[in-house]
Amino acid sequence: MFIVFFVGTAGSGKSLLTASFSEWLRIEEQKVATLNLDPGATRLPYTPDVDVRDYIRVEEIMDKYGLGPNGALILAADLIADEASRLGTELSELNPDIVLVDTPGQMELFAFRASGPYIAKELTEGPEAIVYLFDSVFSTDPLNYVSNMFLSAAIYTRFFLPQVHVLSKCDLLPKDEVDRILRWAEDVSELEAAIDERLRGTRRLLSQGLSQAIYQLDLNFELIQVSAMTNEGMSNLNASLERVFTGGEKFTY
Ligand SMILES: Nc1nc2c(ncn2[C@@H]2O[C@H](COP(=O)(O)OP(=O)(O)O)[C@@H](O)[C@H]2O)c(=O)[nH]1
Ligand SMILES: [Mg+2]
Repeated sequence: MFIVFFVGTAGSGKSLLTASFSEWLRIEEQKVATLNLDPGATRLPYTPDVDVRDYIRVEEIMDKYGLGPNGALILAADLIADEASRLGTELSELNPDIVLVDTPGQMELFAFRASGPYIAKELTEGPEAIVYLFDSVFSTDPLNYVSNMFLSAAIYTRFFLPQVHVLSKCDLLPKDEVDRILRWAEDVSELEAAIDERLRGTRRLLSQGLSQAIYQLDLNFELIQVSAMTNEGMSNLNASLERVFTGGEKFTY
């Protein structure tokens, strides 16, 4: 059982990609299960096979502890840790080849609290990977792209799991805009030039420092353009995950 966590900023497309990619995998005759880890989700574009909301309800926490919605979400994220092994058991009973995990809308609830890496560890002893979503519309600005890179780096230092980068919602951009972003992922000098142009040369050292940090830290994972609306890029995403899970990448378990 392979587990894939979809992680990204709020609205980057985690839930819809979980929906579309799971459908795509089913058509490819893979045994796939979906796990919703967002206790605050009110409406999901798929029906999760395993759902944290069966164990934790944000409204109940608000009532029980006298919390507002934000406080309740934070407490809920922590309480998920206690349910991790039960969720893991539910998943293994389904016996899927691959599990797609939709993580909480607000990324920090999963990534930057103690519970996230704990849950990842408790769910399975098998291989896991993270798909980190770059919202393509947000990423058209090279400085936004770089800040997303650093967020992804922060995720990496929290989980130490192999990571795949996805440029989500690419149907919303014209092809040349998508290609421009993909070139930044391939070629550090392209990224540096774009940042330079954006900062109009006033902060040349900053632009060099930012882009070089990404490459020196070896965080420049492959970037795959995907649309959960048109299903573009699904086979590339699948191929990339297969490479990760068959050990073709530099990561070992
Ligand atoms: N056009 C387009 N919209 C998308 C795509 N993926 C997600 N969205 C929309 O972006 C919004 C946020 O998506 P959602 O999956 O809920 O993001 P999450 O907060 O990361 O789970 C929703 O309105 C989706 O319909 C995509 O590939 N293309
Ligand atoms: Mg969501």
